[in-house]
Amino acid sequence: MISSNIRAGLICNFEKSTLNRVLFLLYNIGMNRFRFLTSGESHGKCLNAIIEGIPAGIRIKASVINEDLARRQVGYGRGGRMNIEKDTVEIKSGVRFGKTTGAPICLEIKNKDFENWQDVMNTEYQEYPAEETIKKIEEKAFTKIRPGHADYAGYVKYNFTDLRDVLERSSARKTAIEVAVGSVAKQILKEFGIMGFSHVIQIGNVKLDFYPKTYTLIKEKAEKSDVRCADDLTADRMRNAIDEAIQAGDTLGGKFEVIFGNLPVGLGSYVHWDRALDGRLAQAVMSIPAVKAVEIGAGVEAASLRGSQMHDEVFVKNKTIYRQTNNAGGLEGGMTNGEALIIKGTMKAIPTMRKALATVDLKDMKPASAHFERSDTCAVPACAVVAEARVAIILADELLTKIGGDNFVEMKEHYGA
Ligand code: EPS
Repeated sequence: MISSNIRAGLICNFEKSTLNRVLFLLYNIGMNRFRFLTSGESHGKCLNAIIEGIPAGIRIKASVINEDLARRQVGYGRGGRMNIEKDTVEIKSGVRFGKTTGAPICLEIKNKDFENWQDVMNTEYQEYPAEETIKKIEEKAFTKIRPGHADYAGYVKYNFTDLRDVLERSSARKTAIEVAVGSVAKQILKEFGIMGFSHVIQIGNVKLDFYPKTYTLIKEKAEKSDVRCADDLTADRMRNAIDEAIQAGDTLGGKFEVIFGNLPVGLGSYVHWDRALDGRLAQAVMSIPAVKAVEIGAGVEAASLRGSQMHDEVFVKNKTIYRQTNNAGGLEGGMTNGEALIIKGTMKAIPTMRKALATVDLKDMKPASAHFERSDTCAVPACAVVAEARVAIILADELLTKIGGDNFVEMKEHYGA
């Protein structure tokens, strides 16, 4: 028998916790906890981001963000721009003495190359520009569409006359600030023991066939490699393929893998299509410039696997569930299942090429050779780091949505519960 006092207390507690839960759910409906916007052009003054929804009291270090920015810049086959920039972030607000305050976080990366582009990227209207300035703007203007780039559709959509206006924002340069945002997400995830890495598994026709035995080894080897490849011999062959492409004035694509471990069970949901985590992750990786395919777990191989080969059988030891395979890539029913999250991305070859492709000059609508300017021959290693950042952003958002809290202490309490 429960006394009426205790019963009243239980009902009261039940109502209180239900009310909190309902309020929390209402607050979260249709709203991402980790929200951000970026701005900036490839050769403009700077790249910026404002991140919103981060609880107070989380340790964020600019030095850690800078390490991630440096990882994005490494890569055999990158263009001259990477010799100009040494990307570093300035945290401009939302962090005090190394801890978040709960206020929006503003990040900034300066473009060193802006020094050489001040006249061309001036934000002010100039009624009577100097002869010299007009010459510079004209030199950098172009109208010969690069097949495979955003040039043509961007020109039509925004009614431009100079494709420079498309190139400047569609450039993969903006991925630098996204990596900075991803680094903030990774620092939040790390507080809960969730960590990840990325590595390259294919460049051109060269595939990684030999995988080191553990994730730790793959990560260590990939971090030391200028093609982010975990096997030295494969890395040599990848570099040779890049050298051949450079000689031919051509470019190369490839494939990368992002892996995150120690995730709680149940991030994402099966109740609505837009809450399924596989869908959210696919969108996040697919929208990186030049990515053409995303796979989760067995990915496209799943087409030829029978049910008995595909599905990861479930075992138990000391009341703990475990699997011996991970074809699901850590996701079942659009939710994390406690296994490592495994996502592969395919990047096409970069469309800015010395070996000019056939195109049309929009100035006179006559056949022409595509515009070329300094670019990368292969950016798959950088793309892997960008994908790692994008995945971290989605995971941090899901974690914050699941556990809630306005400060780190509350988050920890909720996570423990
Ligand atoms: C990039 C900066 C760009 C390119 C590249 C990525 O700098 P710039 O145009 O001055 O050489 O190197 O962008 C592209 C390949 C592209 O197609 O936009 C960077 O910082 O990653």
